[in-house]
Amino acid sequence: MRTQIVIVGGGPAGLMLSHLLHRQGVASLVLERRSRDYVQGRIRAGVLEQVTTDLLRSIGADARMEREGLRHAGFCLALDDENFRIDMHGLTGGKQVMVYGQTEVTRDLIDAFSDRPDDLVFEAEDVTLHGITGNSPSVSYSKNGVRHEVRCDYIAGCDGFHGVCRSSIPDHAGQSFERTYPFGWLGILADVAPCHEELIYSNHARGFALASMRSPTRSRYYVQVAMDEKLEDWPDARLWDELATRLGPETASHIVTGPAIEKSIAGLKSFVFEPMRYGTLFLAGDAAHIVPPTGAKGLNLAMSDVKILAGAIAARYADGTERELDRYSERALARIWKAERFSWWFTSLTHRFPDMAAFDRKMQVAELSYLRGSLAAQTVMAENYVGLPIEV
Ligand code: RFL
Ligand code: PHB
Repeated sequence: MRTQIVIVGGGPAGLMLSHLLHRQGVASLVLERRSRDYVQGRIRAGVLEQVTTDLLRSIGADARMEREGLRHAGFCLALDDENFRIDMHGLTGGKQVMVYGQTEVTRDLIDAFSDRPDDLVFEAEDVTLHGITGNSPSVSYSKNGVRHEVRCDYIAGCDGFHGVCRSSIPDHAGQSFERTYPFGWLGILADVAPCHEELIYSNHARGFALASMRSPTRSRYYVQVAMDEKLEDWPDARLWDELATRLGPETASHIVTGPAIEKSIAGLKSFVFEPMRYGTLFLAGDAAHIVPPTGAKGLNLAMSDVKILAGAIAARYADGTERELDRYSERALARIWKAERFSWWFTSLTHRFPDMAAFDRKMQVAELSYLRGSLAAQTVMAENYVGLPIEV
């Protein structure tokens, strides 16, 4: 079999890339290791920047998001027991974010394959890349015990942090930059009304907490936990109590508790692999970079990567040159590093670090108090939160 682009990974990056290419007349095949139910069931990000909502609109997969998504014009920061608001809309000349779960985005992107179902293969096992640096790359995989080989012009590595694509690149051909944070986020999803109409990021002496949501009847909360903590240590009642403490008494008075539909602990990491190209292989999304979730940049970066990549691939077929493909890594990385900086800064500002001295805590308090009083500082924060433009 032959196609123009083989896309490894059917997460948001791979699915969106296939749709963008299809719109520009470029054929692709998406190979996803997991089942459709598994991919649609994963609970992850919740906040969409305009780059992401615009892409969903451009491929016509926006109907449910427009109907069910929650438009947020601001968010709150809390220091111990006091909240203040960052007016994103007012400070950025009218920009907003959309609260709509990654689970829903993924479902909508998969549903949009209904008129070309053969372009998306679930349960593709043992995906292997061949001839990446040559003129005729190919990708092989097994499905229902049968081995297939797909020849192509280019391979898009959209297979997440633990995928096969980045590890197919020899060590000498790239460099990794990494920071692992000494804590994780314990998340809970529950069918209860949110405690506030906007998100609240709280820096509390006991550690970070976040009040988020998925809909007017579904809440998503997180607390910072040590990496050696186990889910069994956190029965629902303990988690609700801890949230009430860390979000402060005023917010706590509005928290509605209920049984967890999902509860999980995720580690926090900053990671970038560069360049994002090796021969005919192009990396996009979590396959090339990870941010800590503070600021909700992960999914949105995956989307801006594939927007740039789809344009570069389409240009290659339009004019026969690799001029745009040669610029892909540099263009994507320019935006990625700024989001890495923002996510690292926001994490550093709001979390309790195990080795933190009294001086470091004073610095956090001073910076939050500066933010509270300075429209200039709030503007910097707001323009990063709504998402920076793709520049170069
Ligand atoms: P994904 O979503 O990881 O999708 C990659 C897909 O590739 C498949 N795959 C393979 N397929 C074929 N062959 C192989 N060898 C393969 N290996 C892997 C996987 O099954 C998967 O379907 O990457 P993508 O598309 O780049 O999208 C990125 C976003 O998913 C990610 O940045 C965010 O979800 C990050 N993230 C969060 N971001 C936020 O902004 N806010 C959050 O609250 C938030 N929570 C999270 C997260 C990421 C998590 N992960 C990856 C552990 C919570 C978790 C648990
Ligand atoms: C979420 O709702 O899952 C969420 C929201 C904002 C973040 C991270 C996660 O910064």
